[in-house]
Amino acid sequence: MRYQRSSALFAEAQIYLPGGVNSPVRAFKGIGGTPIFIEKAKGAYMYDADGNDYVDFINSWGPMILGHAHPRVTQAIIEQVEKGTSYGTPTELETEIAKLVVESVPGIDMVRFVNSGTEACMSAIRLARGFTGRDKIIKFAGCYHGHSDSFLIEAGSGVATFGKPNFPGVTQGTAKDTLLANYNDLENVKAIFEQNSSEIAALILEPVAGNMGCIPPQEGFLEGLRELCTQHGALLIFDEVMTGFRLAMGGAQELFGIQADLVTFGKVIGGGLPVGAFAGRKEIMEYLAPIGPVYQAGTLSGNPLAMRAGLTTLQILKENPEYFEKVNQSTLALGEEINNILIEKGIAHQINLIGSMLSVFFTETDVNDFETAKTAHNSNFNKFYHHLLQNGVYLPPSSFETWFISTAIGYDEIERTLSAIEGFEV
Ligand code: HOZ
Repeated sequence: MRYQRSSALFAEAQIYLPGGVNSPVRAFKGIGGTPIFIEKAKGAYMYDADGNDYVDFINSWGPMILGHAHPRVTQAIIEQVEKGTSYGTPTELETEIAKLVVESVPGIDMVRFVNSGTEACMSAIRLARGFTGRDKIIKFAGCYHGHSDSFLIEAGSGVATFGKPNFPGVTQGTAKDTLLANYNDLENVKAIFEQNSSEIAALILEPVAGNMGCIPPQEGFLEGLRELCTQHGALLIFDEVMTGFRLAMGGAQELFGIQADLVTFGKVIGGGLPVGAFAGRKEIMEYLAPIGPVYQAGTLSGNPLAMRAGLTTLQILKENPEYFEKVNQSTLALGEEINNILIEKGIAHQINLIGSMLSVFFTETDVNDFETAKTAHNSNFNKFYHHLLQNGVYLPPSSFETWFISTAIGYDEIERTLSAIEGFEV
């Protein structure tokens, strides 16, 4: 049996871990079947506990833009391990990576490192509230900014996969300070600002949504949000956990030429180790303790091992700007070919892609927001998913997630993927 050992491992995991996993979407509940247990990964491939190999289009949900176990990143981690893995003191490494981030990302002067994208977004919101003296925030239906209380309202990612709009554990008090808007709908945001103008501390969004599947911003949307935030004295926060150091060295801000007030990072910035960060102009960032009144702290924040992995990854990207073009070209080729195959088969679908992010939605409708993303036929996605898995291609296990393409994916990997799709029937 192809997944015999994975099934046995999953059975045992469920005894000790709720749902057998440490992050819900990994449990395959949305798509059915048993999660695959991975033993190792190298370059474009992951290898499971049964000895099967997969072309990897999840890339750890985004971080592995250079593919798995890149030799330089691996070497940097080994060197750091030998020097100790955590000190709880300042290190030169933190300044070095902060300097590189500030040089790469438009309009930021300072960075605070944390351990995850969730922490980055949660802390950025606290900072925005402290800085503006206001309580409310605007978020978009289908956007996901991690699992902190303020954001678990109509959230994307696993929350959307399991179809739960709101969550036990989030108090009414917290929920009432989160105002919900529709992605790509500027008029809707305008109305919300007009009704709550002097109360809104910040508007947060993924400048390219990646947690309701991949949904790029429509023309004028980000510009309009920038204007509305400036007009109403609210901070614009770009959640670049997925797009940062992926769409360009300067992320979505560089790609679209829009300046946010605060930017959050995760994924690529840690090169496969747990790193998040938030960044902004000096006058905002100096509202943070120990200089300012807004408190935020962490024992493993700026952890030297994680900083080494992140710094090396960012250095490689900086030294090889053509890598962004390479992943974009692979993604475009893949998207075009998948489109051709599905058209030929007469299977209704939409392919959304930008840079090295891509999603296939099985729907007749253009997908521009959470409502249209939800029109996708899950049963078709689930069949598609399992067909590809059987044929050695690993996708994110939900149609509300984005495929991430790495520099390690080349002609052979695209060929394997396309020939698998050729054999797909609904
Ligand atoms: N919510 C994450 C992706 N958008 C899931 C991460 C994981 O399960 O590893």
